[in-house]
Amino acid sequence: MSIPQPIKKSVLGVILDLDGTLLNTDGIVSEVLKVFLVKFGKQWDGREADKILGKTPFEAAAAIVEDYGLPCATEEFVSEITPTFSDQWRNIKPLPGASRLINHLKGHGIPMALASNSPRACIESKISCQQDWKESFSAIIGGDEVPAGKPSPEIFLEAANRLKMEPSSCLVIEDSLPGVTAGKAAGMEVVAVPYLPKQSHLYTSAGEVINSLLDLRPEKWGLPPFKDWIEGTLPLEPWHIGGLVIKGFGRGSKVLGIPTANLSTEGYTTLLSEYPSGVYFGWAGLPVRGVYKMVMSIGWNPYFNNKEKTIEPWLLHEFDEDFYGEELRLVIVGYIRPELNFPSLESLIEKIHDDRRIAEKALELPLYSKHRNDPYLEVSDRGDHKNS
Ligand code: ADP
Ligand code: RBF
Ligand code: MG
Repeated sequence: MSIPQPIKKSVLGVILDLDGTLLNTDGIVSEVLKVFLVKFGKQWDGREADKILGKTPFEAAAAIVEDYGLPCATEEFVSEITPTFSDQWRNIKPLPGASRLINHLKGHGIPMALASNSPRACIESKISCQQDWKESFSAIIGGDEVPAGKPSPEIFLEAANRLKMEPSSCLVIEDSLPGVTAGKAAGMEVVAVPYLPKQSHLYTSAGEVINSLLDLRPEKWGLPPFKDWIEGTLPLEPWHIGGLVIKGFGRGSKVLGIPTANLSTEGYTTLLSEYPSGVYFGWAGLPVRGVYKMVMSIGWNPYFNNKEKTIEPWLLHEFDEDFYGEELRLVIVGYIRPELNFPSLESLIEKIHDDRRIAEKALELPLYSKHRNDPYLEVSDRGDHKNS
C-alpha cells in the first residue's frame, strides 16, 4: 500500500539477525529437541521455545539441561546434539519476506550486515543454502567473534564498525528480546519482528513492532519503499491448501454477518507455521460447485497455546446452503494486512469489508486472475493434500 508514512528516523544501513528473523530455524530446533529429549524420557514442550530464543547455543543448551533436569553436563549435551543440527540446516526455509527484503536492500545499494549469536561457521552453513544471500551482506558476524553475544551490544557495534557506519545510522531487525535489547544498547534503531505470537507487549523498547517482514515499511526509516504492492495487495508465490470444511465457533455468520468456511488444519501445522497470521486472498474451489474469489484470515486459536492457527476463508459468493463436510481447495495468491485488534465489532466488520473490496478488485488483475485456472481447484480426490 502506498499510504505515506511519517519517517521515524533516516538510517543508512541495516543489520539483520538470522534465526527467527530471516530463517525459520525454530521449526527445525523444535523437531531436533523433540527427538533428542525422548532419549532422556522427556517430552519437548513447544512452550519452552521462548527460553532459548536469541540465546547462544551454549546458553540455550544450559537452559534445557537445567529445565529438564538432564543427567549430563551442558558441554556433553552440546556435543551430542550439534551434529544432528548441522544435518538439518539445509532443510531450513527462509521466513516470508526475507529474500524479498534482502533483494530489495541490495538492489538499492543499502549496506547490510548479518549479526547472529550463532557461531560463524553455523551461520555460513545455514545461509549457503539460500541463493544470493551470502554475497548480499557486506559483513557477517557470529557470536564467537565478539567477547559477548546479545543482549550485549558488542555484536551490533562490530557490525556497524565493519559497515563503516555510526551506530545511530543503523537499523537493526530482530525477532528476539535479547536482540532488541542489544540493538538499543548499541544506540541503534530497532524493528522487532517477534517470532512468537502475542508477545509484542514485551518489545516496548523497539522503535516499531511488526508481525512479519511482509509488514516492514522501509520508508518509515528513510529507506527506499518496496515497489511490489499492487492496489493494496502484496503478490505471493501461490500456495495451496485444501481439506474438508469443518465447524468453527459459529460466530462468522451470526455475529459478523460474514460466514467463513473453516478448514481442518490437520496435516498443515508446518505449512501454517510458515505463514504469518493475517489477511490473505485468492481463489477457492468447491469441486462440486465451482471456483470463487476468496478472502481469508489466518489467525491464532487460543485453545492451542498460540501454536495452532485457524484458516477462515470467506467465499465471495452468495450460497443458498451450507457446505459443511465438502472438500474446499484454496490457491492463495496474495497478502493484504496483518491481523489487528479492533475497538469494536463494527470496526472489525468494516475492515473485513475493506479486505473484501480489495480482494475482489485485485483478483481481476491478470497477475492474480490467471490462478483461477489452477487445476488444484478442480480436483475432487479427497485426501490428496498438495502441500506446496
Ligand atoms: P462456523 O463458525 O461453523 O465456520 P460460520 O458462521 O462462519 O460458521 O459459517 C460458515 C459456514 O457457512 C461454512 O462452513 C459454509 O458451510 C457456509 N457458508 C455459506 N456461505 C458461505 C460463504 N460465502 N463463505 C464461506 N462459508 C459460507
Ligand atoms: N479477526 C481479528 O480479530 N482481527 C482481524 O484483523 C481479522 N481480520 C479478518 C479478515 C477477514 C477477511 C476475515 C474473513 C476474518 C477476519 N477476522 C479478524 C476473523 C473474524 O474475527 C473471524 O472470522 C470471526 O471470529 C469468526 O470466526
Ligand atoms: Mg467460520
